[in-house]
Amino acid sequence: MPQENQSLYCVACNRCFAPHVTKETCPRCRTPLQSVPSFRFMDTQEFDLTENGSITLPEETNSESSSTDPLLGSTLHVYECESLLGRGGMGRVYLARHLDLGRHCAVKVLDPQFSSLDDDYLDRFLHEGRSAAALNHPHIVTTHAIGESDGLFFLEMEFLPGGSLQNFLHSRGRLHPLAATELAIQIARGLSEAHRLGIVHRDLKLDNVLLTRQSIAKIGDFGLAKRLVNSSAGDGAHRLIGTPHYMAPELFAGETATTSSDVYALGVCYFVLLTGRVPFSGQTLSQLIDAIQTGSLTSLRDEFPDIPLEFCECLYLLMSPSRAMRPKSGTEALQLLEAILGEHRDLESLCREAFGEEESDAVHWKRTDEGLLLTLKIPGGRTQQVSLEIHRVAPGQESVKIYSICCDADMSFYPAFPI
Ligand code: 3AM
Repeated sequence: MPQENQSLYCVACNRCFAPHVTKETCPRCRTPLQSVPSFRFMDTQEFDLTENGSITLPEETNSESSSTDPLLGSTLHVYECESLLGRGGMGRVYLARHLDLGRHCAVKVLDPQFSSLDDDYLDRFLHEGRSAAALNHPHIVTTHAIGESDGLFFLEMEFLPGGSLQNFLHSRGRLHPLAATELAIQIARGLSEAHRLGIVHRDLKLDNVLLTRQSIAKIGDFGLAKRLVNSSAGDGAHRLIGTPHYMAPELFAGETATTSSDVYALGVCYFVLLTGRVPFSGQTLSQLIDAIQTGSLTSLRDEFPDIPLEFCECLYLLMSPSRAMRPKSGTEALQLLEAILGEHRDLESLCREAFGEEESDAVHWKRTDEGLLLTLKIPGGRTQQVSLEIHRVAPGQESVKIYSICCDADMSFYPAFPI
């Protein structure tokens, strides 16, 4: 049981868990947890790998308690910080209201201790702003502004109310193969755009994919991203960067991150969406690295017979241990994923195509265990609910049942037919 000012840290997920988590192993991947001072933002960072697979943590500093947050309820620059969305690798993210524009946004504030301690944090933070600002795409979180106020560096971005894809998956469990593939395609679209502009993300994972209210996926957190021209600078052979579960095998051998190591991470995202678990695990970091470097993926269809063969084959290509076998970029990965989706269409993507990507007043839909429930506004201030349910009729064959349950008839509904 950790002390009050301690958190439990999973070296493989690169993630801290609150002190009230009493488990000795990571709830996500079962790697034994380490006790670390709770103020450290351990989400994703560089770490030195020692021979026994433990990590060297940065020097300890004083810190405010996580329960007192002076920014909550107060104004920073033009942002009224309403609530804390979470803590990331470099600072806290707030749901804020832009006072001039009167709209909500998400504001990431660099922890001042990091900027004063280490220039690298400030550089990385500013770098994130610049990398993200270069990207304007429907599947990449839009960065609106970056700046400094009262000694605090901030980055304003669009607010994604659906939270992270990791949290979504955690609450729902593994997805239907079509829904998983549709999401992987959306991530690949965002990745393809970053790669087209010569940007390698280097930390693609489900925690860094955020969802709109309509569950459209957008890649965020370009804090570790690098322009390809600089990609060989400063990555020492034993200085790893990223989140081990999602890292391509060659990175553990000291190779530089490339667009194809991003593709491997996309493959891990796809694997987790399809199965609800990470592909490789280990009791220690070195066991995990060993599993990633030498292990092979077991036949997924033995465990999950509902995953079509071509989906598994695509996944194996994305996660190929050999760089040469893997799609070279997000664009190639996207083409592969789109090809395997082929004629299969996800109900939700059909709805988006029919009703538009953005939220509309006229139609809302939500997922149910069987499919989707649509709520439509119809004239006269009434609403109608339509259920779309997928039913397996035979192996490999599904049918969609569409029905609506009406309310009791009232003569006022039929003004054109007076009796
Ligand atoms: O700690 P969790 O995973 O719950 O999802 C992000 C993460 O939440 C959330 O802030 C936390 C630290 O990164 N977050 C980051 N950017 C966001 C945004 N633009 C965001 N939530 C909504 N909109």
